[in-house]
Parts: sequence; structure tokens; C-alpha cells
Amino acid sequence: LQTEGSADVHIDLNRLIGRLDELARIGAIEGGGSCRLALTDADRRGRDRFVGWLRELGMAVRVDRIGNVTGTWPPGDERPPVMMGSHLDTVATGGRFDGALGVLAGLEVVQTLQDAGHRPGRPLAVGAFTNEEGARFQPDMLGSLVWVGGLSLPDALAQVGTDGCTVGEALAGIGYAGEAQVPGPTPHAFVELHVEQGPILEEQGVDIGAVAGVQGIAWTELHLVGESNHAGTCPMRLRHDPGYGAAAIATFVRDMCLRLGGGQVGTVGRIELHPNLINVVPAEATMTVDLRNTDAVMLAQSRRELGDFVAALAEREGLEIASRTVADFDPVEFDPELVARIERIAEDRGQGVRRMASGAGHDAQMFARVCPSAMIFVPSRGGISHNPAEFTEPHQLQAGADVLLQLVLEFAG
Ligand code: HGY
Ligand code: MN
Ligand code: MN
Repeated sequence: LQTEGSADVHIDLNRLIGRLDELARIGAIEGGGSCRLALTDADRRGRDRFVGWLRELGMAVRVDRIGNVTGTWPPGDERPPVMMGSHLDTVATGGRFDGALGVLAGLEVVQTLQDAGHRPGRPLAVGAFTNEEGARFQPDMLGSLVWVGGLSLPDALAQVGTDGCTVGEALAGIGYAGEAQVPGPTPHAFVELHVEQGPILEEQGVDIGAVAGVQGIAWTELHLVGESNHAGTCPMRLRHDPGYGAAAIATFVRDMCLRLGGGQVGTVGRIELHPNLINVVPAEATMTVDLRNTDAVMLAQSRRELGDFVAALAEREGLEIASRTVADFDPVEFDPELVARIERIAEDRGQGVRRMASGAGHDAQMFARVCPSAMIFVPSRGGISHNPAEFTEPHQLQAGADVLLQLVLEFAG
């Protein structure tokens, strides 16, 4: 392994793809993706497999009180490591790359250096953080948020999931309520390789994204209570219909985002009606609104406009509407020196590279609170993610993991 010219270092692509395929089979779903919702048995099996790989590489394994799993090499070196990593949990209809690529590419970087007999100037770590997706438990990036001291352990353990189970119960249930303290030790630097999950790199014909930051994220859960009634006998003028209320909010969110323009996005991903029957005016609706923008001022405005609309709707329709903020993260800037280094390494390797913001949330945005952090993106075919059809070409996986390897070599010395 020569390290003088950055074009000389390469990870073992077949080994990386082999591990990605093996992990994808854990919680495998139709279409080639995976369902490993946080703290379910499938998540446990993915974690177990990761711990097995860490042990095979002779890394020191650490499981903390919120279930974050990290491996460190060389074991016993207590100095702040250059940390790589991402998450092993998925949404229910996840692809095989979201999260898994960052964790397994980190493992591959360590093994490549071990195979070459290279001893980096600093310890290296690879992390898999609890409940990055936020699909079952909110907020998302829960494990890395606790690691950096952004959420207390008791508050994190008390979070109630969409199925009524608490984080603490589910974590103990899969045997990953570890002993290691949180907040965790501050790394020397944190670098995450991740699929873009959007269309930009593919549209630009570029294989590497040098991620400059992450947009702001605001998640709200709304609970609408109306008056259940007979679908046939209740005149429209007497109705207090939370099903209509939920639909009106979903339509408002879309219209508002189109009106605000810029990078504003809004999603109603979940609507649950009760009793959810064809001939019953619903009694209740539970729904979520996901608002994001790179511009903190515009994001705050969109949240205010949503609040105003909901208050007027409740008044007009005679509904009780309770709103709860379940994730609230400001836009994040990554370390400019690290971002520039990623651009240079990619250029040195003859890779097309583009500086960009991340539309999705990532664990790196939490580590950016405590140490120099950055991300490397590789393209997602058709910009598709949170979908089993998520795909990235092998040569793009190679390009991204090789940039990660070179970056770590430079940063670890
Ligand atoms: O929602 C997100 O941005 C991430 O997938 N947790
Ligand atoms: Mn992810
Ligand atoms: Mn995701």
C-alpha cells in the first residue's frame, strides 16, 4: 500500500460488496432491500453480524448505554480516533446501501490498512449508531445525538415508538443496552460515506459528492380528535371530521412548499385514522409532517405557517388538534477544511466531484457539534432511496470508499 500518491490506494471492492450483500439478507424484503427497523430482532441480527466482523478484525468493541456499537483499531489505543461510520437500522422499505455503506466501508478501510501492514498515526474507529432512521422511534439520529450530549440518556430511553414500545424496553429486548457511558468520547474527526439518496450527482454525471452541510429538519406529530359518526346519516354541516382535517393539512403542506420555493420540502408520510372503516366518520387521526430547508429562516417560517393553518382548521372544523415536535435540528455546516480535502482527493483520483448539501439527516451532523466532520456521497440511481430499488454502481462504491480510505490515511497520519 503506497501512500505517497493518493491514486495508489484501493479498497477491496468484492469484499465490500460481499458484506453489503450479506447484511442486506438480514431482514431482506422483496426487491432487494431490507427491513431492519431500529431495535427489532432484525436490527439485533444486523448488529450481531457487525460485531462479528469487528472481532474478526481484532478491533476493540464498545457498546454504550443507548446501544451505539463502535470498533476501534488498534485495540487499547485510547487516543481520540478518526471515526468512520453510519447506521445499520433501516426504514421498513429500505435499500441495501442507506447506512450500511458507511458502516461497511469503514470496516473495509480498516481491513485494507491491516492487510497492507499499515499502522495509521491515530487509532481508527467504525461506528453504527442507534435509530438513525427515526422511523419507529423519534427523533432520528437518536444514538449519535445522545453520543454528543444533545439528548439525555433518560429522555432517549423514554421515547415511545409508533408501536407503543419505549426505546429502553426495545433496547433491552435485543440485548444492546451496553455499559459504556454516554455522552461518548469525542473523536479526532468523523467521516461518513453515504449514498446521496437524491438525483443531483447522477444529473451532473459526477460520482463523488463533497457534502458541505445538512439541511434543517423539523418533524411534527399531530393528533386530531373529532366526532365519530355514521357516514350516511350525519349531514355535512354537522361534521367534525379528523379524516378531512388530516387531508386538508397534507394538501396545505404541499401547496405551502411549492409557494415558498427555494429548497423547501414537506412530507406527510404517515396518516392513521381511527377506526379506519368505510362507513364511519373517523373519531381520530394521527399524522406526521416533515419540513426541511437549508435556510433556517425559511424553515422557521414554514413551521409558523403550518401552525397558523392548523389552528384555523381546528376552529373552523370543531376539531381538537394537538401538535408535538418530535425532531428539531438546525441546518449544519461541515468542516470546510475536511470538505476541501475530499474535493482535492477526488480530483487527484480523476473523479468528478461536486460540493453539495445533504437533503437527508445523517449521524455526521451530530458529530459536527463536537469535532471536525464531513461526508462523502456517491450517486443513487434515479435519485431513489427509502425504497428497495435503491442502487449504486460498483465502480461508484469503489470510488467513494477509496476517497474515504485516502481521507482517513491523511487525517490519521
Ligand atoms: O430522515 C432522514 O433524513 C434520515 O433518513 N433519518
Ligand atoms: Mn442514512
Ligand atoms: Mn435513511
